[in-house]
Amino acid sequence: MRARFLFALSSLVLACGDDVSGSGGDGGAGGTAAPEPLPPLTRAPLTTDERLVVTRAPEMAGTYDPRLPEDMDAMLASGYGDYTLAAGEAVVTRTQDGTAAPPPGPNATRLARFVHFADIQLADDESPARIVNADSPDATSGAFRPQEGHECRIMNAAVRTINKVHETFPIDAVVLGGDNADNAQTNEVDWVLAILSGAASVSCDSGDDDDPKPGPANDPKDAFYADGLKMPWVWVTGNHDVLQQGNFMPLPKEADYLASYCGTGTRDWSEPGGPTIIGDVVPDPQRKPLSGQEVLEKVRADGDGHGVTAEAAAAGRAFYAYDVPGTPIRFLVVDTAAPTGSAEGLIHQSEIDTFLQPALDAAEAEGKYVIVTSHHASSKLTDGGEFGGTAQPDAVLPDPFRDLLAGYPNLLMHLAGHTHVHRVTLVDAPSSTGQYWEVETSALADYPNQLRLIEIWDLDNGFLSIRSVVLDYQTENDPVAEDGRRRAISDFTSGWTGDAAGAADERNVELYVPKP
Ligand SMILES: [Ca+2]
Ligand SMILES: [Ca+2]
Ligand SMILES: [Ca+2]
Repeated sequence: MRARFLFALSSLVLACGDDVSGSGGDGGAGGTAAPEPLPPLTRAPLTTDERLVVTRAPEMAGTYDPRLPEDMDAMLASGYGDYTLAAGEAVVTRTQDGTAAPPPGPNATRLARFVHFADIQLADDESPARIVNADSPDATSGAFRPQEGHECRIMNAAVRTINKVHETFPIDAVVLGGDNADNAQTNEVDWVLAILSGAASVSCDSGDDDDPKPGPANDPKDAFYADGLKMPWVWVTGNHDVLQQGNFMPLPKEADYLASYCGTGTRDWSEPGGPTIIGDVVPDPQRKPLSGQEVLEKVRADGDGHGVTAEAAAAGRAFYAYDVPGTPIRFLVVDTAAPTGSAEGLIHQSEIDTFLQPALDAAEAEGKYVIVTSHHASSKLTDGGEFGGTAQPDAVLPDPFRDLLAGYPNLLMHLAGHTHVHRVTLVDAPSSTGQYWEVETSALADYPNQLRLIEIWDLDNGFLSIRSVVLDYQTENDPVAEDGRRRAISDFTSGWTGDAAGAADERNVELYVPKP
């Protein structure tokens, strides 16, 4: 398991209709002109119809170092970022007992369609709180990503793709997977909200206003127009949203975030290619780290609040129920980030007693189908005492958590992120006769940079089903997002990050669930 050590940076974020102003500017292109919206996408094929296939086999790390601009340029020039578009991948059907899936009945009905949008890890890549020199091809491959400066544009491209799919296949809601921001910074969370909710100008450029490629709309430090999602979206907290590097309590280290010197490696976009440096940086108050309460207060203040209740914001813990409008589907959002530090998952027994179990009981009594969603999968729940953390006496470990969930026949699945891998597990709870599906979605931050489009069906044959099709983001007329895609592929083909694409039956897959 990779520890995802990262820090990020910021800049200005404006609500729709606001003028560009303040630090950051618009890429040195004259200062005040608002960025133009991109032309609408003309297509957004599902991976059942067309999929992106990397053309170069991944190699052992060693030939190139993606942190070096000259190496990155050499990789892109020699095909490390190349891909082709291939025929689609069929949906594989899986049942819990392994028997053949009965065909749908004549009145099979789709109950809901939503997108799982996990591990964006939107990073202020100029922050002095970053530690890119800790990156390596193995244990800490998330400390640096050659595409990290491009993640705002990759995320914006993903939003545009979801909106395009929505025109053909209406989407009820988008559910985040946590690790939406990378380093619990104010500017990072502001960028996430602006890109998801829409903004006339977003500039993911902290410190000085940099313009690595002169002129507007041609580099990741230029301001851009954010369309925003055309449907409701729901916040889920991950360890990177509330912890320094996803591992450490950030507020005691506030001075590191606001400093004018970085001793652990960050990026300097005043130089060609944004080389990594140790040395002086331009400080930026928008890098101030946020507490769990402050993160949720910001989310709650944006738009419809994205599921965050007043109680959750006050507690700084993202526990809430979210009913998908017009459907019998209820998400129970569970906060598994450890406020006491550590990248691994933590739930207190008190949170089971006061939120999760009563919420499961209520949903069952109301006839709702439940999707429990959290950043960490059950296998990542610990006592909180892993690296960076403190052991908690009332931590809930994987088996009791699985037993709890397996006791509810109206539970459709547990949906998670964090591992950056497409994975589907049939959980066989140890002390229960029940089974349930646990579904993990890969990260938008890393190759394969995908989302999941998920449908819930009543198959009219005694089963419900969870139908997942992974989704590639589209970069038509969006050269900065396309540059980000190729950098992410290069990170994979150069051996600096692992293969997270999962098996075919963990990507496009229909999971049968006995109807309660
Ligand atoms: Ca700029
Ligand atoms: Ca800057
Ligand atoms: Ca520019």
